[in-house]
Amino acid sequence: MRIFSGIQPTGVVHLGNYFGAIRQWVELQEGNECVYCIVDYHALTNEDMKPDVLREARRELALDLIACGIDPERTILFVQSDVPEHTELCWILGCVTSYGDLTRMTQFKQKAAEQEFVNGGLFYYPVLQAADILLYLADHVPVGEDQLQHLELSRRIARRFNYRFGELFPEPQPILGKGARIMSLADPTRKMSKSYGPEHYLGLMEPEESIRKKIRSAVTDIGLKPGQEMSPGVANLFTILELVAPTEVVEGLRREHAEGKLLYKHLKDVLFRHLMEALAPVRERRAELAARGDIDEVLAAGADRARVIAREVLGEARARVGLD
Ligand code: AQP
Repeated sequence: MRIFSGIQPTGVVHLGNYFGAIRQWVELQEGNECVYCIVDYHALTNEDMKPDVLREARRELALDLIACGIDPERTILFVQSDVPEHTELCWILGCVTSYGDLTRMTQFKQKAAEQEFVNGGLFYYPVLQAADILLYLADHVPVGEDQLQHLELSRRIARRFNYRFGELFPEPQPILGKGARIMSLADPTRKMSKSYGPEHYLGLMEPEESIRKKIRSAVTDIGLKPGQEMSPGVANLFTILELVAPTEVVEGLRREHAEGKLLYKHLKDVLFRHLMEALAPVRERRAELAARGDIDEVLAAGADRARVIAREVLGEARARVGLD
């Protein structure tokens, strides 16, 4: 399989990114051809993004990914803007994308509703995402649940292009992991996300004390809806626990919950302990990598390999639509 996925360099990798996407990225390196992209063009849609921050965030994110287990020797790891073919294909694909489909993207609607100035990039974001994936003829995309609608749009775009200009792009299928939907600890009705502020995410490299505090103050007491056995906050803590603790620990706590004996402080303490244990190797590797001085070269080599595929596919797309 050819796997493609991307992540924005916005300064923080949080548990949602890690369990929703990156852990699968690492596993999928076994036996597949993987292309992983630091999507800095996408990060420009963020109104608060400062040039210096973006420049540095790309390197930092590359080191985070390597610390998580991405192997740039085996896998193509690169920065999106080093391969400008992405933006050219984006334009071509935009011309086979339905405006109506773009207006229905819930992520755009949510973000637009929360901002005073809504830039056009935010609206066009899913077309660029389709270009990112289709440029590598990827058939599978490991993502969190929040990206399913965008991926469905990528398939529609591929279908429409193929219908008009002849079969070129595979229709990319999602790969959803167990952590596909991690919610905010401060508001478990919303996804864990950077956009809502620091209390809404747990950073992979965040100081231990800060992680402890955020878990301790995680919201657990939002009322139950009819038919719900667990409040969204407690369910979210269990979701994360399942990703880091042995089954017998999780089952034991689930039993206590069912019997009405579970103390949430205990659940939080157990979660904190297992989470820190699970993250320890990544955090240690990241600390070692901080001194690595060759990250620009590593990313440049990744871009060279990406460009070989990108040029060929873009060339074919240009020819199909009549640009060459
Ligand atoms: N809460 C989440 N649960 C599971 N998966 C998640 N992902 C993001 N949040 C969650 C997955 O992480 C990958 C990288 O996504 P991204 O670069 O788009 O990250 P993001 O969406 O920018 O993360 P934020 O914090 O939510 O950023 P904002 O607030 O800017 O939108 C994707 O596969 C995504 O599904």
